[in-house]
Amino acid sequence: MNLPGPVLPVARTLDFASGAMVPHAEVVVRRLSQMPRAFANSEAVATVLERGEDPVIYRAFPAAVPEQAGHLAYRTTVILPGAVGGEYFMTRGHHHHKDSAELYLGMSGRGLMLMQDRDGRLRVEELVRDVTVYVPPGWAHRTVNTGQDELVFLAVYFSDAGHDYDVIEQQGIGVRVMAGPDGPEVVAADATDLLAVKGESWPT
Ligand code: PAN
Ligand code: ZN
Repeated sequence: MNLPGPVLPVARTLDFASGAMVPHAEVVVRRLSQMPRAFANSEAVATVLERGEDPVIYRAFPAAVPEQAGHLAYRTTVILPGAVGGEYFMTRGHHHHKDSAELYLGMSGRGLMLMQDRDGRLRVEELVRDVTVYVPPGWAHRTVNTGQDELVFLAVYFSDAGHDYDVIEQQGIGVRVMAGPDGPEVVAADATDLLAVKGESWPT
C-alpha cells in the first residue's frame, strides 16, 4: 500500500469482539482455495473444494499506512473457527523480507501462535485476549484458531518489512495443531523439536 506522504496523526477504533478497525484499508479475505498447501491433508482439502465449498479461513482489516521505513503498519485478523482434515483453520504464515520484530495482541477467542526461526528453532505461544506475543526478527509466524469462536488479534509490524510467504508455503512450520479427542494437540515433525517447543528455558 504505497500511499503518498506526509501522513497526519490518526485515531482508529478497534472492536475487540469482531476485529473491525475503523477506518481501515481494503479488507483481505483468504479462502481455502487460496492456501491449499497450508493444510497437511491435501485429500481433505480437495474433498472440500470438490464439494463446491470454499470456506473463508480468515479476514484482515489493515490500517492504511505507507510502506516506508519509519512507519508502523498494523492490522486486525479474524480467523474463523473450523478445521480441514482435523487441522484447525490458520493463517498462511510468513517471514518478513526484512527481518524485523512484530507485536501481536490477542483481542478475543483462543488460539496458538506457531513460530520458527531460520535455524529451525520452534516456539508455540497461546494467543488470547489481553496477551501480547513478541515475535523477534527472523521468526516466521502462523496463527491457529483452536477455539469454537472467531480468533481476533492485532499485529503491529514495520511497514517496510514486506511479507515472504514462499518459505512457509514450501516447507511449512515444524508443528501442526490438530483437533484431538481432548482438544488441540500440537504435533511436531520430530521429538527433539517438540521438546524445544515445550522447554521452559525461555527468557522472560
Ligand atoms: C499479520 C498477518 C495476518 C494474516 O498481520 O499478516 O494475521 O496472516 P498471513 O499474512 O500469514 O496470511 C502479520 O503477521 N503481519 O505481519
Ligand atoms: Zn508478520
